Amino acid sequence: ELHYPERLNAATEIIDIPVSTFGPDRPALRTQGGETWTYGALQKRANQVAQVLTEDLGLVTGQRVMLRSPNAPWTVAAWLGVLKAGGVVVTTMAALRAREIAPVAERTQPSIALVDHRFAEDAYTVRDTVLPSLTVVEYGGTGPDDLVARAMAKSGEFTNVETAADDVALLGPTSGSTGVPKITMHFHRDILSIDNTFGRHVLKLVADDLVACSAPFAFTFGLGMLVVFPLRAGACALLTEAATPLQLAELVEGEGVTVLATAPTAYKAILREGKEGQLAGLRAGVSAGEHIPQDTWEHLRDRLGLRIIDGIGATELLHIFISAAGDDIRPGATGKPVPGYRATILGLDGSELGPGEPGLLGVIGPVGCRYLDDERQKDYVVDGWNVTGDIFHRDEDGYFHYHARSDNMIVSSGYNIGGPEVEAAIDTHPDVVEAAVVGRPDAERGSVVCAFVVLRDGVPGDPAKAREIQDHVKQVLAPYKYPRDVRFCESLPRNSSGKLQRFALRKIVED
Ligand code: 3SK
Repeated sequence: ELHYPERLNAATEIIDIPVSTFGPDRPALRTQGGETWTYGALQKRANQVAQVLTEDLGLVTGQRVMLRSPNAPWTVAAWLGVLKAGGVVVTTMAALRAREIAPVAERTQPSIALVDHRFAEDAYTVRDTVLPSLTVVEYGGTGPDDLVARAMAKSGEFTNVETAADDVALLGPTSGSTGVPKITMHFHRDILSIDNTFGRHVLKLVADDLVACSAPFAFTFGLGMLVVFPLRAGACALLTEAATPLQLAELVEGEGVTVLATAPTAYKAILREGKEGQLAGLRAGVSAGEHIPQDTWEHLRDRLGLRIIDGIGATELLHIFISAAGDDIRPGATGKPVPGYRATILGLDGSELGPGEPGLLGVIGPVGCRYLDDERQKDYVVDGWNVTGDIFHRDEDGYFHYHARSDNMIVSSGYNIGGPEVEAAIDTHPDVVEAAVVGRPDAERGSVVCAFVVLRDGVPGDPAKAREIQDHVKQVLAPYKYPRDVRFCESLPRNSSGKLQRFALRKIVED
């Protein structure tokens, strides 16, 4: 059981205490471009951001601040600065387009958006279309109002707002399986709990570690791996922007990375195309976002001597809650509940199932799902269990084995993609009558988005039209959501009451 004081600001624990414990001169952040920020520099810049927010922008405790940026040192300073100032961080991925950020902004009502200048346009569109009260502040540019210029003019002295352990610190959007985003709420203590469970008991970073992770901070897998866990351990994070798997492998070799965290797709690509010995310096590899196939896990062990820490997490629970590490690994199984968590398998009637019986995974632990004002809360938390939507079975020895998702969520290369959201985007193409999207099993990416599309009469369904539809989706949604497989059909399968029969489409792509 974890206990926290009533008054707790997560930023104190993530940067201020580490500065005192490990000293201000240790490297905290490094970039691909060769920049290094020490713990002292990061603390100062986080304080300066907190000063800009409270002194210049009038941030009041509890107000929300949206962040939109790829992984970069100023984003970490901004994230910590918002918490220090008593604000609530609303994370959004830089890849998302205005159409995807707008519902998040409408639901979370941020007062301020701190936006990497290269991704500002969509933030202005959101302000102009749905949230006129939003103050957009760019950073990383050259203007006098740039956050970096304003911050550098501040003293860097700031006393953190004394938030409560149970105050909301983070609003993390997650793509709902219906296409309507859900906003998860996490307290200051939740952010520390992911370190006090997975971080301390499974990952076990040490101060000499250099950690790289391909996930953006806006995906809580990246936030834990690159901010919370390394800083609390006195370690250093290597920040990369959109690195491909092979670039990651080069960085591991060239920069001396000791811990790599990425999705199975990247490990597969490195095994296939990476150079021999590139991952030799790793002491640990973490895989999450989707299930790692047993043969990939075994290849990594046999070829590289790397026993991957596999894990399953959820934005709703902030980080990984079932995992396998060290000697307690059963090939093919995801693992056992992380210390602090309990897990079970639930039948459709909510009863707990015995060993070997597949059912819905239920999890209880120090972090649980709290959706912001959302009816779907009652579907996610049932009798106290967080029902993640994954189908697993538990074996006689208590290891949990992954089967599939139970909903319309497509997990592709570690990204969660809501099928209906992609359908809605395809539907906006002028030649499309209707579309249905399912996940097609794929050896490389786990699943790929496969779209069945009905075109207007007389429009030919040829490869050029398929590419056009793919490009169209990339324009309106984050590009990683585009359908890699587009199939044209005369009509979609529906039952007598007109309900789409997705199972029939799944059967086609699985056969
Ligand atoms: O997808 C996952 O497995 C995951 C892992 C860590 C944190 C968050 C998520 C969604």
